[in-house]
Amino acid sequence: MDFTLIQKDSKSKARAGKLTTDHGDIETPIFMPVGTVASVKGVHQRELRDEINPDIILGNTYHLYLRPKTGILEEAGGLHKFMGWDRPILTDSGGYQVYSLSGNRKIKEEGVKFKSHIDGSRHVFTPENVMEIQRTIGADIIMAFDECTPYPCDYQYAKRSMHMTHRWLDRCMNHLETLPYTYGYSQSFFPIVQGSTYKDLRKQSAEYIASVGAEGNAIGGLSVGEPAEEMYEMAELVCDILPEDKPRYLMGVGTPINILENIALGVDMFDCVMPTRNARNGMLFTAHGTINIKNKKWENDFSPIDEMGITYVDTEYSKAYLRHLFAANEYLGKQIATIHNLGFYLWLVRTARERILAGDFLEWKTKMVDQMDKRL
Ligand code: PRF
Repeated sequence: MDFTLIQKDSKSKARAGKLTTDHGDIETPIFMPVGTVASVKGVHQRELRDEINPDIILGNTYHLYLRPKTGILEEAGGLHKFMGWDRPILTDSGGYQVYSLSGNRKIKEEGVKFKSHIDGSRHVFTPENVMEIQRTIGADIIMAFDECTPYPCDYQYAKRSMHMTHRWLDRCMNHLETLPYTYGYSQSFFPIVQGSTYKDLRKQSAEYIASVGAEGNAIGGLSVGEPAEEMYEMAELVCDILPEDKPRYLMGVGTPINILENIALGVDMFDCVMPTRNARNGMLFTAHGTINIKNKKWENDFSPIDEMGITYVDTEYSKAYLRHLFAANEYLGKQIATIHNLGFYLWLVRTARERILAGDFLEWKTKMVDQMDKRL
């Protein structure tokens, strides 16, 4: 993998870059739609590729390991072939899902014992077996096994956890060295900064992560309930320490406003379930604020879903029609809303990139943040 920094914004810390992988290029800043179980919920791969057109999507080790299970992915020749997606994929390590989804988890130095959220069966994740699983899944970018601390988190716990995440990182890297690529293309490994909301811990963690010289670096443990200002403060502090010539990935973030603010602080990559999950609940993101399409006020509003027309659904269907689909609990409503939201998120990061290249990102960002902070 190769990362080229194409342009640095002069009035903010935003950057435009390009990542090269064996499955194609990724223009940054980028938003990665979440395809947890080898499916971006509600969107066909063809529609995803041709209409939403993201350079990369995300999958989850935790889910794929439990179902369809690693052996099936190996038989299929990896996740790309299994799901019919030939562009880049990133897999999260399970270092978050295991804490948020599984029951009875026990975190020890050796690893995490947990119960499947599907059938209650018992499993163990260690830094070593998570690297093996990610080799078999075969994503282009694979993540270190970490502990994402909850918020709030007391200082002593956050400190102990951060040090354990650093030791787990060493174990991940030592083990990866012994594991050749499974499918003939390369996989890049990203370590993850932790440290909760404590500046000294974040600084220490960012310095440690920077010191291992990985091809890209991630920031974890944010967007877990802390105020947005605290997230921005931590992201900025960490970005200032992480190497400039490597991509920076802020995990699980966030709202359109969060994304623009973090791009301004030097973050290059994002993922979040928000555009897809909220779409299924009838919440639409637009450049002028959010819409709850289930609201009665849209009952006889025959105007397009979104005048901007980023994706075809925006202009082919009316708000009244989409509201009706939600009222009738039709699958199609969730599908249309998902295409709209992902289309909007990808438009947002693509436009951010264009504005960085054009030199007026900060003015545009300020206007957009103000504009999007509304309920329509
Ligand atoms: N660690 C990992 N995945 C994550 C997170 C983390 O801290 C977050 C936190 N927002 C989302 N996804 N491994």
